[in-house]
Amino acid sequence: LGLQFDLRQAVAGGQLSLHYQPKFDSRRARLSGVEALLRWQHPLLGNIPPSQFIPLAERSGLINELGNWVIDEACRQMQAWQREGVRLRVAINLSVHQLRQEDLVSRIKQALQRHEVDASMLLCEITESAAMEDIKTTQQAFEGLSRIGVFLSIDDFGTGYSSLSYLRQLPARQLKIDRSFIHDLETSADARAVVDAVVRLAHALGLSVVAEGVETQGQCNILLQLDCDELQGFLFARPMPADELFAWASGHK
Ligand code: G
Ligand code: G
Ligand code: NA
Ligand code: MN
Repeated sequence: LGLQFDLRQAVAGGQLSLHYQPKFDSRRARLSGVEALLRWQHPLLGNIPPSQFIPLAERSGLINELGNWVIDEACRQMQAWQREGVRLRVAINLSVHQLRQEDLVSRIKQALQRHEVDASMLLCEITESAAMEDIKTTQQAFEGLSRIGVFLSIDDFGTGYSSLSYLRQLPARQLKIDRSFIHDLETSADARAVVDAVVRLAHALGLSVVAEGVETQGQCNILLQLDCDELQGFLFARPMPADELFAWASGHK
């Protein structure tokens, strides 16, 4: 309960920040965008991982407040980068609770406008299991977001239970293959078969494919062979603060 109280303070008190992890276009071997990942620096406990405080925020109803902060901060950062001449697509993670938020689409639209960012520069990631938890809500939110020009991505794909016919109806642009399959790529023929199948499925549906959690050159080579569109993982870069990213990117043009 104490931590829940602290989290309420954190939103207001400047203890939250976003770190950004680069994603690479496999074919052109260049930066294709970044994923924004929330960080909480607790004044006494130090860094608290999102795996701990996101579920807490979801249980306590703080997730929308937290999510709204992320939306605004990501747009503010895109505007700052634009002013330095860098156009970088930013992906944010949305919780299923946010999809139920009635004013989610208008909030995102307003944040984009306020920071003079084009909607196509923002990508929203929703995990497959969250997306399938409440299909009607997902469909409505995806259509609303897609209508204003925001791109949508299905995260952690392969761990939930998607109906393929349903997947076909969602206006998503991208599938992110779950880390667990990437982890086993070099040692498991099954994992390789799954990744191969997901890439083909996605391409047949007109979606691009991202592999997350790429840690080794061997995994990278297999993913290139399997025609995966984008790669993300510690092999290339860890999530980092915006100012570090800027310095890092100038060395990776
Ligand atoms: O950054 P890290 O690997 O610790 O993230 C752990 C989990 O927290 C991931 O599943 C990630 O999607 C989730 N996460 C990170 N930032 C956000 C956020 O801003 N909103 C939501 N809903 N989840 C996030
Ligand atoms: O899909 P999700 O939003 O949960 O993924 C984001 C999380 O994955 C972040 O917490 C990030 O730190 C973590 N992550 C990013 N790259 C790698 C990687 O190469 N290996 C592992 N194990 N985790 C990674
Ligand atoms: Na994600
Ligand atoms: Mn993921």
